[in-house]
Amino acid sequence: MNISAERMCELYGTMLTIRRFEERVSSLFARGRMPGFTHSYIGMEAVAAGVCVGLRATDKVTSTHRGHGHAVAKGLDLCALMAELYGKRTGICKGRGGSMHFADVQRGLLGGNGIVAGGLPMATGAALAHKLDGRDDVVVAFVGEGGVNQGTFHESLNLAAIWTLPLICVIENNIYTEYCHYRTVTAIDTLSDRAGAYGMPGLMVDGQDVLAVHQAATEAVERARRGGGPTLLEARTYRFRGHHEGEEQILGRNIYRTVEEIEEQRRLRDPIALLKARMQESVGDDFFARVENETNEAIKRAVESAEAGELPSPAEAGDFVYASP
Ligand SMILES: Cc1ncc(C[n+]2csc(CCOP(=O)(O)OP(=O)(O)O)c2C)c(N)n1
Repeated sequence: MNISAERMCELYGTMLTIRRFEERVSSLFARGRMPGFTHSYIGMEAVAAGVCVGLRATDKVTSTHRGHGHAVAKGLDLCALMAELYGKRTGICKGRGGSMHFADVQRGLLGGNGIVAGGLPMATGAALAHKLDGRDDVVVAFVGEGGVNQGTFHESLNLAAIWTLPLICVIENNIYTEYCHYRTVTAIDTLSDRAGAYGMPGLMVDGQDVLAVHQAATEAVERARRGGGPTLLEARTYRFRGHHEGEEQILGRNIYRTVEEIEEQRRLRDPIALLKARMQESVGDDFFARVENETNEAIKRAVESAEAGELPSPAEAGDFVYASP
């Protein structure tokens, strides 16, 4: 597959937006500006960008607890995302969801999820709906490498395979689940090998190489649109920050991975730097400077509007609640 220069610029811009968004979130969270909890996507930008850039608004995505990158890459409004993190009424879920529950059905993001692998049954149902409606829209379900050991993973992939659903399950294997290496909880190394057990194509790609991710995802999406059924895609990636923001303050450093390892990954395997190096010959420095400026401006506007937004009043606590005990 030939990836056009225009598409590479789009992938670069999307990755940079995720990176700058997450950097601001880290610093604002550390300053106590945001309630709740946040899991950073820094280091993993090539996966969300490579998979989501090129999807239609009518294609659906289900996200995870580490979902800011998916929301940005699916084209959700940055001001509304930032306001959601502040718990403001102007947030994408009116301030009710927070970091782990970004959703925008119009844009095809069915939601983040605090329940590991909780998005997969929703994605499978959405893919069944697309098929029954006779539409060629697809569904992407992101899941972490820890999520592959949940029952929902098995049930969803089995159903997707027997019903030939337009589902692409993307395992974001960032090597470490919550405070441990994934091999301490999973008996096999290559998680996409499980595809054979479900009777679907499976593929592992370098998740720091956005072009490789984009190529593999595009092929899986095209197969699903043609009625060829689901694919299991494993993207080998790495998270540059802790499992959640504030991890170091709670656990200390060098507990389940070394500081040297993280530094080496940042130095050699930064997905944004890797794409920049490949584009440098064909794209001038002014492109990178312009994207940097535009991105920083967009993030600045998002923070300013989030700060200026109102908090919901306590009297509204019961609004948008559809079930009660
Ligand atoms: C069903 C369920 N079990 C346990 C947890 C607690 N928990 C939150 S994140 C996490 C680790 C998830 O690891 P992984 O799916 O690999 O995603 P990563 O954090 O590596 O991106 C765990 C165990 C949870 N949220 N949901």
